Amino acid sequence: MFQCIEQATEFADKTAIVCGKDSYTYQMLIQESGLFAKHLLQEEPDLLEAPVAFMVNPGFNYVKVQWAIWRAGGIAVPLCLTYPFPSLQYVLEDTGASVIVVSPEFESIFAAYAQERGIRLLVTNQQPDLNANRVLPVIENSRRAMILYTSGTTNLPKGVVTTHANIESQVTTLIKAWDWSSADSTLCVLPLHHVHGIINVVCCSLYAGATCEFIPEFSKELIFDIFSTGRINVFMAVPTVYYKLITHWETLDEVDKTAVKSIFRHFRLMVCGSAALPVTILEKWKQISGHILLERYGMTEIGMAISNPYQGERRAGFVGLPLPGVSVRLADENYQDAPIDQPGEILIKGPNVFLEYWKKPEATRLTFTEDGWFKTGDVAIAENGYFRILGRNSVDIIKSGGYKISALEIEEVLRTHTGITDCAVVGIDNEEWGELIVAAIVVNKTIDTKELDTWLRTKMAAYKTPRKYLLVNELPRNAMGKVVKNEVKQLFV
Ligand code: MCA
Ligand code: AMP
Repeated sequence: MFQCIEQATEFADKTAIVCGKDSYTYQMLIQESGLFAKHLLQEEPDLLEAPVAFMVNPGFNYVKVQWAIWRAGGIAVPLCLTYPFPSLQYVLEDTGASVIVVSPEFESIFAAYAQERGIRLLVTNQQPDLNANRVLPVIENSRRAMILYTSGTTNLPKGVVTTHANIESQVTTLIKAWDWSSADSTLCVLPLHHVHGIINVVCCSLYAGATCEFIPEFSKELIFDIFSTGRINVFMAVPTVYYKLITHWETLDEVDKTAVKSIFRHFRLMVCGSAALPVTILEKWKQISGHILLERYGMTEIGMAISNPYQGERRAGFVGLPLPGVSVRLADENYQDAPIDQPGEILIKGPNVFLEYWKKPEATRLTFTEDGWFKTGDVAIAENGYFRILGRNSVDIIKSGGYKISALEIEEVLRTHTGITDCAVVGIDNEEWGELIVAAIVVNKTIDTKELDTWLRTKMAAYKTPRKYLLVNELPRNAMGKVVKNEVKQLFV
């Protein structure tokens, strides 16, 4: 199994997790995750890669449940805390999870559903029902460990399966590259159903024996308050978070601005990724904090692949150099090496690369070249070894606030609305969000877009819903009748 839990014994008395006024040692994590693993197992010796879905607030219980699933031999399936029920149901049905673990406040969401289907529903604060003598199974590193849902060029998200060995490789690579140690303290402000928060922040810090602090939800004020205690020295976030912190700093008076500047001398590392970091944000953050953000490139299927160096030149506008152990190639449309100095699609190989899309062998096959390179769909160019991302080869993938969102998924749902006959969803450039989701719609009756927005939010997460709607008589199409997305974008300029 991923070594994180074995490593933890080395740091038994150290603080692993801080949430508000509460702190928890590594020993507590080992103990409580062991008990919860036995609770999950009941009379079974091993969960044998059964998917276990969990919707647990960021903090001690989240990690306890994640580790318990791994220790019991299950596959951890973290659920997004802000999904409406249909999106949760999709993940539950796609994975076939027969156990759901929840924080108490989420119990009512699943109670009837679980009962009807004979799904075991466990609540984190329940007294574990267990056989204390049960021995936990030995888990081979080649076994499946986690399924994370990612939007792609199909309308429904796909489950990305990583093994314990994949996670081990993703984590240990970053620990070395970014010099993590048990002396570090980080603050997790990112959602825990995606790689950035789960792997880069939580798993890396806990593998290194560092302290990971959590906040209940994103709040600029709270982040600055915690920074000002001087206890955090490593921070990772998406560009939108840095944008929001900058705009908050700009609202402070001159005295507070200067005071805030001084808190950043406690930091040794500030990382940015999940979406392109605009040079303007990098520059402003440097003025405020004195730190040059370390930009890196990754993906749910591969963890991190390319990074600016911890020591050495961090180049603005570039994502850096391949991480140790990760092979990177730029390829032409036939998956042959792109000519030197020419752009190409990023292809990745290495122990970090995921195993498969859950129960989608054909999609898995198509995403690899015949000789086993993972096709990222991102286009880049290399200049003196440093990679610069130029864009994606699909206009249907939108990156907003660091979330990867499929235009097709949104269109599919919009088309089920009785008043909409056709629609096209695109991402338009936006300083704060990277891209802003917008939709051109053709309607057959008068539509109140506020009501449409409320309706859509019952079907999909709020962060996936369009921020603007434009009513059009028809969508721009080419001679083949296909909607021309770049022309749709122009409608919003
Ligand atoms: C929130 N809103 C958004 C988004 N997030 N709109 C568009 N795009 C978004 N991403 C909207 C909400 O619907 C809401 O609208 C309003 O903004 C405020 O919502 P709230 O939840 O309060 O927003 P926030 O808390 O300010 O969140 C902003 C955020 C969040 C913290 C930047 O978007 C976030 O946590 N993003 C990180 C996602 C992430 O971890 N990605 C990594 C994927 P209304 O008020 O109208 O309801 S992993 C990955 O990409 C790879 C591996 C990698 O390289 O890391
Ligand atoms: P996800 O599927 O949510 O893991 O998102 C992965 C995608 O985020 C990649 O395929 C890229 O398109 C994008 N991405 C991640 N990091 C960066 C970066 N530093 N610059 C530009 N795009 C990035």
